[in-house]
Amino acid sequence: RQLEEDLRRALVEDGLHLVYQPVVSSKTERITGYEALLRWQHPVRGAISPTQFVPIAEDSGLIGPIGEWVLRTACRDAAQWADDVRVAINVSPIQFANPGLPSVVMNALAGSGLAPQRLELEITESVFLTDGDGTDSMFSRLKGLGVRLALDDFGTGYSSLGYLKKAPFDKIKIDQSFVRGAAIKGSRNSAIIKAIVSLAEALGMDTTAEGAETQDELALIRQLGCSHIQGYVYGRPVPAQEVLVQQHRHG
Ligand code: G
Ligand code: G
Ligand code: MN
Ligand code: NA
Repeated sequence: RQLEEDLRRALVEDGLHLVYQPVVSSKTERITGYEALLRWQHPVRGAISPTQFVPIAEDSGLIGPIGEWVLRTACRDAAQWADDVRVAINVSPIQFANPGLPSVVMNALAGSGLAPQRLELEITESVFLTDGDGTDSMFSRLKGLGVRLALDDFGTGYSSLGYLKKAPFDKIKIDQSFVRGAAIKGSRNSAIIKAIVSLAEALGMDTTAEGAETQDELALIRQLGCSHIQGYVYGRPVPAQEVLVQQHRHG
């Protein structure tokens, strides 16, 4: 209750900010985009994790305005990067169930001037647990705007292959739990990653391996054919100003 009040205040008083983690091409090792990750610096309690406050936002209805702020801020930041660099944002299933989402996305694109194909929306498979019709039409409305869609945390939830048949994803993000330790001998993870990659390739989808921390994991993931890599081995999430510095250095 108190935390919900504090969160409401953080939204209007600049208490929220975004950090950006690089996503790197496996082939070229160049940065192809950044994932926007929400942070809350609480005036008394310090940093609070999104795993703690996003559920509060979802239960209180605050996820609507917070999600809108994330979209606007991320599009505005990304509009200053090289024009082949994308931004990915996480969309809560609650936002996804709101028929107003496409117009929020459209306004964020229009307000920032960001090209739609530079915005990637990350969706988890829990969106499929609610009614089918609304979900199908939301996917086609979002695709109709020209944005990219990514299936986040793949392999952790229900992972029904029917979702891949039904929904127009451009990318599958392989969950960190498969990537971490994949390089350890005897691990089953590399077989699973390999299977996901071949499935994605057959469907014309990219793959991002998430959470690679070591050089061994990196080498294995590249060998298994993931098209993209995101993990501490390439970079931790950094503030928008730091992204601008990176963009000037490499751009
Ligand atoms: O960045 P970190 O690993 O702390 O993120 C923890 C969780 O919070 C991840 O599952 C991530 O998807 C989620 N998360 C981070 N930023 C956002 C956001 O802007 N919106 C939503 N809905 N979830 C987010
Ligand atoms: O659920 P989602 O994939 O959106 O969550 C992304 C989260 O994973 C981010 O909060 C980010 O901080 C975290 N993350 C990204 N790369 C790594 C990594 O290499 N190691 C660890 N431990 N966490 C990571
Ligand atoms: Mn994500
Ligand atoms: Na993920």
